[in-house]
Amino acid sequence: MFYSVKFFKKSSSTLSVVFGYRCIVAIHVPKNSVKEKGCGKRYRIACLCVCALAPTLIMSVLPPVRKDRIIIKLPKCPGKGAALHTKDAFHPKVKTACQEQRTGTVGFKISKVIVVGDVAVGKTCLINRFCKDTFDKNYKATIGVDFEMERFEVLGVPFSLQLWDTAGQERFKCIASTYYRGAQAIIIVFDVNDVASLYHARQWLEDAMKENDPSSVLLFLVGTKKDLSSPAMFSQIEQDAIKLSEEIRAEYWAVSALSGESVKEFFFRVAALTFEANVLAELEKSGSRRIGDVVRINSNSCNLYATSQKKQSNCCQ
Ligand SMILES: Nc1nc2c(ncn2[C@@H]2O[C@H](COP(=O)(O)OP(=O)(O)O)[C@@H](O)[C@H]2O)c(=O)[nH]1
Ligand SMILES: [Mg+2]
Repeated sequence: MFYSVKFFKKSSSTLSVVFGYRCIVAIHVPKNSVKEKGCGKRYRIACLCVCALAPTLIMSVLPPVRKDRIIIKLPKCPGKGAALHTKDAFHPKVKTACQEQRTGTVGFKISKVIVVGDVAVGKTCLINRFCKDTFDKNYKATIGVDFEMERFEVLGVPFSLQLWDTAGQERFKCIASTYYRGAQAIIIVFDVNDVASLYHARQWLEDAMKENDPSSVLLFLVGTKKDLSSPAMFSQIEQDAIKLSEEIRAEYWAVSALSGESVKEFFFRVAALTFEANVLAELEKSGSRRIGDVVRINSNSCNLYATSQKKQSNCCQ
C-alpha cells in the first residue's frame, strides 16, 4: 500500500495517515491523557479505525480521475510483431474481477514506472507531453530523478502510475539507479535518429534489471523524435529496434513528443498492461489465501529440521 499510518509518541500523541508526502488525517490527543488508564487501548482502537478508513479517506481527498484518462478497453500496440501480447481485450478474469469489484488493493496502489535511456534522447519531453501536454525545445538536463503521478480509471477501477524520469548523464547514474527498485514497468528510450542510443538500450536494461525481478516487470522500448527522421532512415533503425525488442521481450513503440504522435496511446497501453498484471497478481494472491484450502505436506519432506541442519553445515565449510 502507498499510504502509511504513523504514531508519533515522543513529540505529542499524534496518529496520522500519510499519503505520499501529504498528511491527510491526524488524530491528536494531549500528552497528559496518554498516561490515563485505558489510553493504550483507546489508541489501539483509533489506530485500527484509521487503518481501516485510510483507503476511503485517501480516495476522498484525491481529485476525480480526468475524463481523458479513462480506459475502457485494452489499447492496441501499433506494431503487432513487437507487442508484449497481441490479445484484443483484457484478460477475461480481469474483466470479471473489475465488474464484481474484486480487485483488492489494486485501486489504492501506485505502480512505479521508470524511464531510462541515454542523455538527451527525449525522456523528459515524452513524460511532459503526456502529463502536461507541453513540449520544450530547450534542453534542460534532468538532475538525478524526477517523478510525475498520473491517475487513470481502468475498467471502472482507479489506478495510478508514478512515472520516474531519470538522468542519463553518467555522473547522475548512481543517484538514478537507487530509484530503479520496485518498478513494475521499465521504459527504455532511444532516439530514432541516433543509432548509438539504441545500442546502449541493452546496457540501460541490464542496469535497471539489477534492482528488479525480471519475471514481473513489463518492458517497453521506445524510439523518440520520429518527427526528425526521414522515412528511409526510420525504417532502417526500426528494423533493428524490433529485433532488439524481440530479444529482450519488450514492446516496441515509435513516438514524437514534439507532434504528440502515439504518446497518449503509448502511456495508455503502459497503464492498461500494468493494471492487468496487477489484477492478475491480486487474484492469484487472494486465490491462494482462500479459507478452507487444504495444504498437503509430502511425507518425504516432513523432516524439515534435518534438511536445514544439513544445509547449515555445508554453508560453514
Ligand atoms: N524534434 C524533436 N525534439 C525532441 C523530441 N523529444 C525531445 N526533443 C528535444 O531533445 C532534447 C532533449 O530532450 P529531453 O527530453 O530533455 O531529453 P532527456 O535527457 O532524455 O530527458 C530537447 O532539446 C528536446 O527539445 C521530439 O519528439 N522531437
Ligand atoms: Mg531529462
